[in-house]
Amino acid sequence: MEKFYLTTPIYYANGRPHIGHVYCTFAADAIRRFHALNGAEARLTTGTDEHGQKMAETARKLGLEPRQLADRYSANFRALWDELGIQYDHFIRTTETRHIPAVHDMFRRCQESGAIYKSTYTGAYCMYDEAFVTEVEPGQPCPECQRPTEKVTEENYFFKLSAFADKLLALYAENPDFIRPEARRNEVISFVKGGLKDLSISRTSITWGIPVPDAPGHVFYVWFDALTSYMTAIGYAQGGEAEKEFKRLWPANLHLVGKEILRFHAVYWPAFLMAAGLPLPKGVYAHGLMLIENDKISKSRGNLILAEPITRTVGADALRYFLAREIVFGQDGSFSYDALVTRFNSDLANGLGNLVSRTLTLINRDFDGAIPAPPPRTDAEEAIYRKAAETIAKWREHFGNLEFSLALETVWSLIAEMDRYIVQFKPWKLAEAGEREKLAAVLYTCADVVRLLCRMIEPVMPVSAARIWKMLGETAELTNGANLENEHVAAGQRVGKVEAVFPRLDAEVTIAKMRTMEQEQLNANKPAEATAAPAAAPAPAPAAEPAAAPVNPKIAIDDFLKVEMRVGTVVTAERIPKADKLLKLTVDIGTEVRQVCAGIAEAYQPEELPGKKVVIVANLAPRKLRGLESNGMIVAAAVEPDGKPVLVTVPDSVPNGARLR
Ligand code: ME8
Repeated sequence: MEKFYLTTPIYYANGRPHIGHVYCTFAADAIRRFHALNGAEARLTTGTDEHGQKMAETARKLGLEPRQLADRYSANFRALWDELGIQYDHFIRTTETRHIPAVHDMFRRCQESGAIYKSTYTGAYCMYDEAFVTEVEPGQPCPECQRPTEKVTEENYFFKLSAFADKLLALYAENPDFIRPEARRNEVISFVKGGLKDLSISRTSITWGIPVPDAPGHVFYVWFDALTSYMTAIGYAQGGEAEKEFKRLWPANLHLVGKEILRFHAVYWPAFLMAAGLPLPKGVYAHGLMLIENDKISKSRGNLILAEPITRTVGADALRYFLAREIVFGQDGSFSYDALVTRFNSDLANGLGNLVSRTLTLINRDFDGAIPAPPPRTDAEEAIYRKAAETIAKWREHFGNLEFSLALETVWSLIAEMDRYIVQFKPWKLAEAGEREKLAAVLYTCADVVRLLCRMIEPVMPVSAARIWKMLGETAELTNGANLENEHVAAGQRVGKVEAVFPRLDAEVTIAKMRTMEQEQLNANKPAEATAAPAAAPAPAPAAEPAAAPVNPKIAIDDFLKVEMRVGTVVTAERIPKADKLLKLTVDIGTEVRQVCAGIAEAYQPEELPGKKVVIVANLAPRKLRGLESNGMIVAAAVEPDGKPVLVTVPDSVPNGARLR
């Protein structure tokens, strides 16, 4: 049996997963399912990246130990993968003890081949990317993420990356598929041709990491640790049976990553493996990034979409279908609730759902629930079977190339063909007209195609595929589709009760429900430091990460003084269409009039607000709520039991702009 081992990135466990993490993990799951369906032994590793300065820093801000932070968010990721139907075989956490011998073994192998030396680094460091930045001076913005760098001087172990440039270029030349898509491959080649600098792989400035053997004070650079986890997960350096499994599954067939971390996977990682004398992965695929209504996902600006409100409102499959169909894999793509619901209604409710329910309802009505035996095919049926064979071939090709949207487009063109066929023969009229033979031909053909569709949509929509499969009365294993070109539905098979698999959605109601749930989730997870203005509910947790349980660390006066609260007077207030909780306000804060969206609509009428003195957090980064810029946050008390907002106010004698301290 052919094996196919693939991985997702292991995600930083310093915040809850958002739609971007879902995107990559879902894609990996679909690939795994596709290979399994085609008869391969497919194995998927995912996990969480739990060491490094970023983890330590977030934990410190929340008053937690890094391990507590990691436990909390790693569990969040795992729970979400279960909810989304992700069939992962291995979940690796880099803080597991089994990971230590793996990282040590990698290091020793690199050391033995002469690829490691000790030296001092002085220069810029980007805490966000956990990387030394040699291109800029300390303090200047990091070229990757534009955040300010810091100055560091450290004695480190270095990896002789510079010695691997030619070998890497030869690797890319000999294996054109090593880096995909092609545009990204060209970028990596230019980067390597531009010259590689040696890479520091240990840190003495932090302690939250795996200790370097025989080097007190040194811990491994988080990327050396993280990349190795792809091997740890399947048994590397574990000895015994685990090690045998590693030898069987390694090298990985595919590392699926977002484009922003391609360099780590396509340059550093193969170089580490070359130095260690271990087999190289067969390929790395860099997918594009998800935007939200064309804006970057940003936890700190509160511009993020959580998956749970979507899966709990429209189902995980609907989200999975949308991600695969709407976004061209490899390119950036945009998420919006509107587009999600539109796709659902047109492709799932009207398209696939309609075909399934028409077919099965008529088999129930006209053949007493048993799939009729097919009479000899006429030209019309021959045309359908030709189209089906073409669809299978294209689906295989596109899916194999990770062109999910094209694969689904092909499948849906078969559904459209079935609609035309049904409209042509109008099976609902054939029974009355006594044309039993044509009726049997049409319904058998429809049932046969529905069966085929179940197999082809399973990698993307496993739950719906299984439901339709069952309704069709199939008992065989759905995921065993290696021979789908030659299979047919069995005449006489009894179909089950017909249920709507994709009931049509009311766009307004569905979107409002998802937005409300999302807001509730974000609010419920706000850490203590974000409670300044619970009334401004639509504002997701600001700078700090949302935490699963409230924590209440003491803060220094300096921390408090960072928050600039000022007195203002409401100038105008109005409702925002389709937003039950939000009001759009303009507030005079002495030096300017600000537009602020506040989550107080359930407690205040717009008419009662103009002229009221309020308190506003004036130095909060602006963000968009319902497409409107909100520049600041109105301070309110959340009055229990239902958290109803009550505006904090000050006497009229206090001038606008006065600062609260
Ligand atoms: O980089 N759109 O972890 P991470 C699409 N720990 N995908 C996105 C996305 C977006 N807006 N945001 C995140 C790390 N992702 C390291 C990886 S691997 C040895 C170590 C997805 O939590 C995308 O796949 O920042 C991206 O590469 C990954 O999450 C980064 O997750």
